[in-house]
Amino acid sequence: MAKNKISLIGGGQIGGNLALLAAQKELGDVIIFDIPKAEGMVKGKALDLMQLRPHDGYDVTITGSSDYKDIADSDVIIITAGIPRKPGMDREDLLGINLGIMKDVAENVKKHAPNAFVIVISNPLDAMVYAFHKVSGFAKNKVVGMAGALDSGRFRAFIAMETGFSVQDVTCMVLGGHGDTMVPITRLATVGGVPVTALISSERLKAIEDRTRVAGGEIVKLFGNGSAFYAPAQSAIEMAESYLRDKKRVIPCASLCEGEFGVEGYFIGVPSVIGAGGVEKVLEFDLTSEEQAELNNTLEAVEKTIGETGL
Ligand code: A3D
Repeated sequence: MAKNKISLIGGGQIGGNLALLAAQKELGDVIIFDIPKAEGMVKGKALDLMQLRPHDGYDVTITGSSDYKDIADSDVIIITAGIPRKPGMDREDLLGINLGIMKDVAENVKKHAPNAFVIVISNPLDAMVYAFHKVSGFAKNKVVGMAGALDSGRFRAFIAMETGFSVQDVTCMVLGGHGDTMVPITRLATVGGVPVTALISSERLKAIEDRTRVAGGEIVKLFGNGSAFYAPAQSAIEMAESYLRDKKRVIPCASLCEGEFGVEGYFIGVPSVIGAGGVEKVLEFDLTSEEQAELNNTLEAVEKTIGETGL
């Protein structure tokens, strides 16, 4: 059976970790693509990962490249091309530079890998996934943004840290845009099926929600230069794996909404079923009026950023 092919557009901090995780899970052969200036860096990373294989025993090939021809016929494309935040920057501050990069990437992915399932990670996420979709003309089920998976993972991690219980048993979702207006649905969060509201005081839960909203910024401040990369990479790999192995996992992702949750024509974080058909379905459920108001608020922020793209 032919191996799947996964191409990573952008081989920086997240790109390198995506390559490692994709290889370790034997999701398929991996191409790490970057601009010519970074060709040595991605070729070096690929070679280093090839030499890690004897210790871990995974039989896939990892190749570095700055030639778009090498991504031909990829099954999955994961895009991190662009620049990350520095302390004091909003994700929106990246728009000017990353939009130009995303347009170039979308044209090339359309040309060389027109059947791929595309996961966008570059920020500002909700605008970048919108731009990719607009420029590439890909079907809506083949384009998705990684953000809700990470934001929900952060929320889960903080609840596990607060209770001391296994992170494996914490379920919850964070919806909306990937910014400070994201919407943690705390009402539905559980630890092993027990509502978190029965385990954690409302004051502490509020503090955990607030920390989740700015969790990316907390890491940016600590690094001083660049943003989180381990958890973002793992979150995207979870999505790629669900597609390639038709797992039909339900993951909060930036999917194109056409009426779901009252959102029309925007990519926004909603519970999405990912299987062999790509984003196969958005799972709708009743929000409380307060949650809906928060979602509308996040949508306003997303609409504003997308307005600035001129697309
Ligand atoms: P970094 O380590 O700088 O890697 C980005 C890579 O993109 C670099 O190697 C660049 O050379 C490369 N690049 C630049 N222009 C192009 C181009 N035209 N074509 C191909 N490659 C190009 O950054 P990173 O890996 O830490 O972060 C990548 C992006 O992900 C940034 O925009 C971050 O803001 C974003 N990010 C998003 C999340 C989400 O949850 C959505 C989380 C963390 C980071």
